[in-house]
Amino acid sequence: MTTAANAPARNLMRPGEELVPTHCPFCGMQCAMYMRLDRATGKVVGVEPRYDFPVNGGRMCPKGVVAFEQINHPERLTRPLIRKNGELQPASWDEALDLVAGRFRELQGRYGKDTIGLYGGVSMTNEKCYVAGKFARVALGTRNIDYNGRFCMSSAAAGANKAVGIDRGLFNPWNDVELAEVIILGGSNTAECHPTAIGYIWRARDNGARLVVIDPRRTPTARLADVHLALRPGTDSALVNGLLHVLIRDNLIDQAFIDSRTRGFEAMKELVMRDYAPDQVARITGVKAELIEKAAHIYGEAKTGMVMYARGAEQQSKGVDNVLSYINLMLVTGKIGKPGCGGGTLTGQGNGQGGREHGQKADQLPGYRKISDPEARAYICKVWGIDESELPGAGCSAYELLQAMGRSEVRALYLYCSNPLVSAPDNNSVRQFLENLDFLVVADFFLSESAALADVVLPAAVWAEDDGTTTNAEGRVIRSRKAQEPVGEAKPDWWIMREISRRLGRGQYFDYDSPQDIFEELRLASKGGPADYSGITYERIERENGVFWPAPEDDPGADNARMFTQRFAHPDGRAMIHAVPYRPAGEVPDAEYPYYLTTGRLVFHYLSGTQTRRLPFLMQQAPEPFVEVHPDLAARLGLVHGGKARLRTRRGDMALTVKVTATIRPDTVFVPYHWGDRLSANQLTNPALDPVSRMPEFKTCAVAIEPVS
Ligand SMILES: Nc1nc2c(c(=O)[nH]1)N[C@H]1C(S)=C(S)[C@@H](COP(=O)(O)OP(=O)(O)OC[C@H]3O[C@@H](n4cnc5c(=O)[nH]c(N)nc54)[C@H](O)[C@@H]3O)O[C@H]1N2
Ligand SMILES: Nc1nc2c(c(=O)[nH]1)N[C@H]1C(S)=C(S)[C@@H](COP(=O)(O)OP(=O)(O)OC[C@H]3O[C@@H](n4cnc5c(=O)[nH]c(N)nc54)[C@H](O)[C@@H]3O)O[C@H]1N2
Ligand code: SF4
Ligand SMILES: [Mo]
Repeated sequence: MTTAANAPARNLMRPGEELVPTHCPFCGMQCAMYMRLDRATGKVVGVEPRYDFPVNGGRMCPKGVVAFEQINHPERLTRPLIRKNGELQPASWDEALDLVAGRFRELQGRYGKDTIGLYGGVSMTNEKCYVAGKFARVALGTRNIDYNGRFCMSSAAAGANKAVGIDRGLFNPWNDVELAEVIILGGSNTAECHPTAIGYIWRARDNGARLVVIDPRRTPTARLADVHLALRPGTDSALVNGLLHVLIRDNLIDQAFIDSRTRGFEAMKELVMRDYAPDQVARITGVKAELIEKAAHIYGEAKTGMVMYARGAEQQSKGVDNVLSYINLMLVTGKIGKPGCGGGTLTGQGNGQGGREHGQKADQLPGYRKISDPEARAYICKVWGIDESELPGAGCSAYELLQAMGRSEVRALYLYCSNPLVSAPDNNSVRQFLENLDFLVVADFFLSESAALADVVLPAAVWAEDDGTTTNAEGRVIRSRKAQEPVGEAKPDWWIMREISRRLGRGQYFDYDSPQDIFEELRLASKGGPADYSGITYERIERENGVFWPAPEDDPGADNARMFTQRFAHPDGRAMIHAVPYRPAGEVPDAEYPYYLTTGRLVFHYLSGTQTRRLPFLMQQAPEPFVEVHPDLAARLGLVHGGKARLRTRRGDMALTVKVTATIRPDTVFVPYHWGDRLSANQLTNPALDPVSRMPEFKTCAVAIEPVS
């Protein structure tokens, strides 16, 4: 629906077409765009910029401009598939759904309710994520549901909950970045991974801001920096302790803020003053002491500043510690809760924020409630109309769910919106876990590597074939719109879950006919929780161009775009400063595996690549993975640019094309992870988990490298 507020510039309109306002399905920027709909065929035929949405103001990145090409892609799954005689063969929805419900019921009868696992993803709308959490608990009665945000946002979430008492990715709206005199980016390749956010950083620099980037690679983002701290992978907490040491030593802290708004300063001070002087930190991190001094002074002397971090710091077996360290910087300098002051995590997936608030996580109920909290349980059971004895407790985290499949504790999996055969760490083991299942159901719109192993494949609708809301990296709840009918017999995920529930005799709890029906229930279920959406309606989103949460119904005027202006979300209103002693990564280089391996992203591909590897323009730009090697290391190992290298870790090995580049530390190599099978970087990665967030250590392990003749 086009309204006055989002009416397109007239010259975008073509005869016979309609412009449907929506948002890009990929990253957490959730850039606004129009789908061009051809009225005669009812099909999306292109994309146009939308200037009315403040976050991207018409800008899009190379993935956004071709995203529409997936919608009517020839490889879309258009019918359910059932494996017969070893082959996936077309079937009717009735046949597929009867089989799924029947097998789930049978396995639960034999092995108990928790034998069914659900493994999801947050490329889905809030409505779908909400239904998924309820589907697990109410239709299937299993505690075993978790999702790919465990690999993405879980360390940032746990860190923020501990430090500031609430987990809203960015504590500020994007435009606060332009008011900052200094920006620290820790483990974020913003230019490639949140491309339209880089405009905010450019504008801040035009206003005189200085940029500090903490990354083992001189990425396109790091090239913009005034100070680039190219640390050894896995050493963020030590580096930040060094920055804190200098800030305290040189009195660049805000003692009044520390005294009135925080707890825990003295213990942290004792630790960093004792063990983290710049020369001590230089030995751990490989970053020169002068650069640590310089970065601390740039941040400490500025009046305003933002600290933002992403997966580089978080995807570690101490990701939570790293997040606490970065938040310490904001707290000791009082640079939080004021214009141009704050920061937080850069949410990855399109709905990485909303998708982690409404019950897809193993230990969570809607509204960011804890499943172990008796009051939360009682409230949600009332909303859902079930008895509390029917509501399961907490399940296990995503990687542990996969491991439980390997031990046959989970015998059937409903996998939707994720491709763990490519994206999970140590995926040679993951293949065994998936193959050990008695029954695998996958809902996807393409036949992903994981879907190819399934017993039943269910064709899902793509984002542009359904309505719903997502919550962007800032915590702004926005609307995506249905532009065309699903291709073939594809159906939205909420429809599929509803139909399975009906066959399990639980249809009365899933009586929804539209995403808006679901949203109305989500509002009620989230009411009073930390992520309170009760004051948000589809109409209000429309009117205000998105609504920031928390948005309680009884406080409609609340402006929560910038958080913590008066108080933090802990019961006493104070933030917690943590003393974070540095611990080494799960695996560090040794004589047999002498180098650091880190993995991450390219601007042209998205996640496990099932979507972007199907789009010709993106494949032309980045047809295959490679390993980035510093010229010194290449010379030492006899590797040549364009030649092949074999990488070997304790989990697996693979051959890759060598890209010799001076933009990486000489002791570290980098591989992008967007490809499957023998091209998958996750053959190599270490599944060591953070003890709190259960986040795997994608960002560092020990690797051996040799030339392949
Ligand atoms: N083009 C593109 N954009 C995306 C995505 C995509 O797949 N492709 N995915 C989206 C999603 S889901 C996510 S989670 C985000 C991820 O966004 P980012 O976190 O920005 O992306 P990554 O490339 O995973 O990692 C960022 C940087 O961390 C660095 N790094 C490695 N080890 C360390 C370390 O020990 N410490 C520090 N400080 N840095 C380290 C890497 O060199 C890398 O440049 O991107 C989102 N946007
Ligand atoms: N080595 C290494 N591994 C990593 C990372 C890393 O940095 N390094 N990063 C991790 C991170 S941050 C993330 S987020 C994960 C992501 O990894 P995955 O969870 O595997 O994410 P996707 O590749 O997006 O997989 C989503 C699948 O669901 C489908 N899909 C998309 N939308 C929908 C929908 O609405 N409904 C349904 N049913 N299907 C849909 C897509 O076609 C695709 O096949 O990878 C993690 N793995
Ligand atoms: S920056 Fe992110 S949301 Fe925007 S167009 Fe690119 S992938 Fe899509
Ligand atoms: Mo992610």
